[in-house]
Amino acid sequence: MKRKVLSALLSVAMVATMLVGCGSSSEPAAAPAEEAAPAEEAAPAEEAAPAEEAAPAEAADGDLIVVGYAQVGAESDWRTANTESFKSTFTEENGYQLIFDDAQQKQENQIKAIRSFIQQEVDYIVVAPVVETGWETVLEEAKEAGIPVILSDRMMDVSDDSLYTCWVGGNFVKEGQDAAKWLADKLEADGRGDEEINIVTLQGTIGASAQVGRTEGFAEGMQDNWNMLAMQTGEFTQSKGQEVMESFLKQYDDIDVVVCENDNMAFGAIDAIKAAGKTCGPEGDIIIISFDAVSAAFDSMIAGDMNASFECNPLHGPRVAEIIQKLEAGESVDKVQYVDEAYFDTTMDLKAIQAERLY
Ligand code: GZL
Repeated sequence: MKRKVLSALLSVAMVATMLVGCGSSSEPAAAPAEEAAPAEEAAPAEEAAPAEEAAPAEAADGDLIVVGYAQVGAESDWRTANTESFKSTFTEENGYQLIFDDAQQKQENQIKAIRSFIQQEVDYIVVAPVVETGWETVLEEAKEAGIPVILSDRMMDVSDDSLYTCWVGGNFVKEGQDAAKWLADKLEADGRGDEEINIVTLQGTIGASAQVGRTEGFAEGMQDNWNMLAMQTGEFTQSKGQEVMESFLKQYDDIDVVVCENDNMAFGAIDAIKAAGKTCGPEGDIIIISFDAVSAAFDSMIAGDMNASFECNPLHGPRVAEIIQKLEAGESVDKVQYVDEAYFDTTMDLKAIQAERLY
């Protein structure tokens, strides 16, 4: 699928990019930067259908940058916001044709999608890799075809990092470290700094960068008087998170803290805790720490169920568009690009913060 470069339309129509920064702040922060109001959504799943009204003249000439996007799935609120960010950025009005694929959290589906993008001779391939390993062969095929690959959200573990152009996403290890520090500070403030603290962890999809980093980062912050009773994957979904928490509650009757590696598993854990006749949140017996900080997590903290959520900004669309624009202009781009992240807890004016946030 050939196209001529349309950088003039692209630079004019480009949406504002989100807040850009290296590393993540462990200080509580305000909402992420403004992003232009999303244009109407591109068609899901297959090649983006032309807009309803007459497409801009340039589209008729095929002067659009064709982007194949291999998304993980639709497993969480975070993923939904991440997908929406891409679909509202990579529109025809902004000079793109988006070919979107939802892999339903299966690596074999993502590999199939990447091969399909190569066959369609797209201009760029963007991948949010479901797990870190098993990508060398298909990345070699993309390189062979001369198609740049941009990684968004999760990382790939490959021996030759020239196989992808760059990566943009959250600093998962730091998210985990910040969560452990938050817990240590809270327990100290509550006069429980020397108490034996029993913890269980609901992990994300095993092998996903977010799971690897958050588990590693929290482990680095473990205190001598803290006991990690158990860790098990809840696959980043609410239903699996509830199921695993139910089994933890059957095994242990003295859980003090639940670390949930995303908000949807936290929602499941909270349901399981309440069903077991126990309490959680700022006034409850069990502390709930979560990751993502989607809008529903703010609702949960405001309702008094969850204690804190560590942000992982999903608005990667404008950031990836900015990278493509630089590549189109022949500019180099940084290999690793962290998004700005913060944390939110029940000591803050959560209603005011939530009102300002985009997801
Ligand atoms: C994080 C992302 C994770 C989120 C989950 O960047 O990969 O996957 O934390 C999502 O909600 O399912």
